[in-house]
Amino acid sequence: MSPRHTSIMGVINVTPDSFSDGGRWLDPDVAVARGRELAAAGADLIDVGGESTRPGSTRPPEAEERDRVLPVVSALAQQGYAVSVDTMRATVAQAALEAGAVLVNDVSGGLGDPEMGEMVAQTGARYVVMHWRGLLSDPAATHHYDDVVEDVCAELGERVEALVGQGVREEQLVLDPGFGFSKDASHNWALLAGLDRVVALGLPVLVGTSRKRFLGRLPVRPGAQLPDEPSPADRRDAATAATSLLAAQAGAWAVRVHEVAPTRDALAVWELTQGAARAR
Ligand code: PMM
Repeated sequence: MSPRHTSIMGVINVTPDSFSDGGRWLDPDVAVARGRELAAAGADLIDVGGESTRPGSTRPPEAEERDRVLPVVSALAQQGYAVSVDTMRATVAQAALEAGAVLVNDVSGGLGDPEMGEMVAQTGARYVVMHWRGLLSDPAATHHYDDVVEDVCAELGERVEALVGQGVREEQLVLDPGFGFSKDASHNWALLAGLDRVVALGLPVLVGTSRKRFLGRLPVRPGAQLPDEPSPADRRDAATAATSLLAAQAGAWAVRVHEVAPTRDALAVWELTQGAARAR
């Protein structure tokens, strides 16, 4: 891990249908090369996923998910990279841990598979608990929050309690407020503004805003109307770097991004400025 306070997690979706990079890394050799590229650009951790959570996507059978992620996880781990596996299935997570992954990233926070908590407890693996109401409800449902930051904190707290009840140690856990998952743009902006309250829960916090839809609709000048059409996903990396910097300033443990360089540079600018401020 780098001495920087906030780590960078680089994303590889080994899927045909992820919203931002679907289909690009389906070939394991291409995916492994991409992992090396992300690490060379400054990623501390490479997150390998085999299932898209894009609304309307159908879940791959378990065997297919394994076949997508395991060769990539195992090759990158053997080459000495720190790898996480993005999965909601305990069996896939366990196989990835056996293949050398160091962290399980579960967007369902353990709700997607009743076996997950016990597996995490038994293996002692690091485990990302993400907030998402959608998996068990209608994916098109609009979600109501009285106060999105407070509600997300409370619901994450309930997940932590349930996992600890299954034998998981708190030191294993990382929290993620789940940007874009059961949340619209206004919820996402409010969460970004209130990230310090998620950090105040006392566990490490992972923030994944990368290329998400709310970053595709930004005003061209202050106060201007938001464009009707969102920009393409691969034009959202500057906004991703900005949100990642805000996340780092709020005390995030790590940020999850598709393109490492812009975020790395944004964090470096902050770090060097802080260094200069200390030296004054
Ligand atoms: N977002 C996506 C997938 N996995 N994992 C965590 N922990 N946090 C996120 O915000 C998150 C995630 C969706 O984006 P992608 O399909 O482009 O990876």
